[in-house]
Amino acid sequence: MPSVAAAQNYVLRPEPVMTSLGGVRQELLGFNGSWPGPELRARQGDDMRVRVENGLKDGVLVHWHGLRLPNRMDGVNVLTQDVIPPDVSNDYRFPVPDAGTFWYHSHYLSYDQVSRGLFGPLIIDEQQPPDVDHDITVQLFDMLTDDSGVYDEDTGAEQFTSAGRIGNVMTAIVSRETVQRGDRVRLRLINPSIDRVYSLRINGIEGMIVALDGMPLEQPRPFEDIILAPGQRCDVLGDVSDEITFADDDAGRTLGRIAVHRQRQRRTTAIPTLPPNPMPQPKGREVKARLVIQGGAGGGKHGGFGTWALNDVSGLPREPLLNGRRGTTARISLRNDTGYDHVMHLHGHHFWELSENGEPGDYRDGTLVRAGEGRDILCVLDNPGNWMFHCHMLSHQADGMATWLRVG
Ligand SMILES: [Cu+2]
Repeated sequence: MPSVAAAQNYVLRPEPVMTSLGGVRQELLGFNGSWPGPELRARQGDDMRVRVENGLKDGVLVHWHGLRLPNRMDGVNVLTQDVIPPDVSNDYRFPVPDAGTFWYHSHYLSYDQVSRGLFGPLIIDEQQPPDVDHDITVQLFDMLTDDSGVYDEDTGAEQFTSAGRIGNVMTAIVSRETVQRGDRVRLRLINPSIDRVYSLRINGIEGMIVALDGMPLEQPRPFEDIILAPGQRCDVLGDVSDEITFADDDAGRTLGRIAVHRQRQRRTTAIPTLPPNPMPQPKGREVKARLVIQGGAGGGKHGGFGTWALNDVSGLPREPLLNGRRGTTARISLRNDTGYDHVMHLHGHHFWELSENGEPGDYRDGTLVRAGEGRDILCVLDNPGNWMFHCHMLSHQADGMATWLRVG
């Protein structure tokens, strides 16, 4: 029997936090004295109530990444609310319709505030979670430091106009240090890094991918490297065969590990499929839009304030990319005319990545479009409001790579 919806009450206080990163003790940003922020948890169908008390000297906003929530709770400057000034509180309240792996983060000056640590996991449990011994959160994070190993305050223009602010310190922030050989574990991988795309290699687990961006796959999928662009998530369910290590194949570095001790009898049951979340069904005539990604170093000049542009405008355009009646099925053709990769993240909705012949593929809230490539996505616009649609490489967003959709 499904449990009755309960209220989950949290207080999040963004504030400066002393922590050690890259072996150097330094002041960064966190929530409630924790770097990064604490894990928030609720059960599918619960009512989340989060009071954000701004303890920074700067403004802040908190966005609940991947959640299909009421628009006014989305935490986006200009489109949904004003910035929360220092020493002021803001109450966020929303039901959580989907079970899965989500995260929260600052959506104000986010290229700076997120890269200093204003993020944390947001985990929504299924009514009946799969049978595992440990549910482990793994956040893949990088940060740029100066010669003394502290956060590099110098943001050069070239970082905004190229692949972004790629960190020299890389780490996997893991919620559990040890497991037993033979344990069945669920790994919730999250990429809160502002600009880096990981080619993640996991050793020590025999398992399958069971969800992407919080949404269960219809069929669990085997994996080698897992590509995780900024903002994306991936759930892996598997059995521990050895010490678990997380390495980035592109950087050739090990980011973190989970030690093994003792041994237990391995389960004989197959890796289960997660129960589906409620999905909208595409219907009616498709409304089409085209989104050309332009700019960056050597990418020419376009309208608006920054280096990056979408359909010739840099920065939020006055009019939305799409103005859809509630329930409209939208097909957006993305074309990346730049020399860099981008990950387009849509607020308040998930969408299907379409194959070249138009078949629906993965159901996500962020899609990685490689340099010079394109992809169509299909989205049922079933959540009313003004929704941001932007590159989640936050240096790109800061330099103009954002648009929005209006759902009436
Ligand atoms: Cu980008």
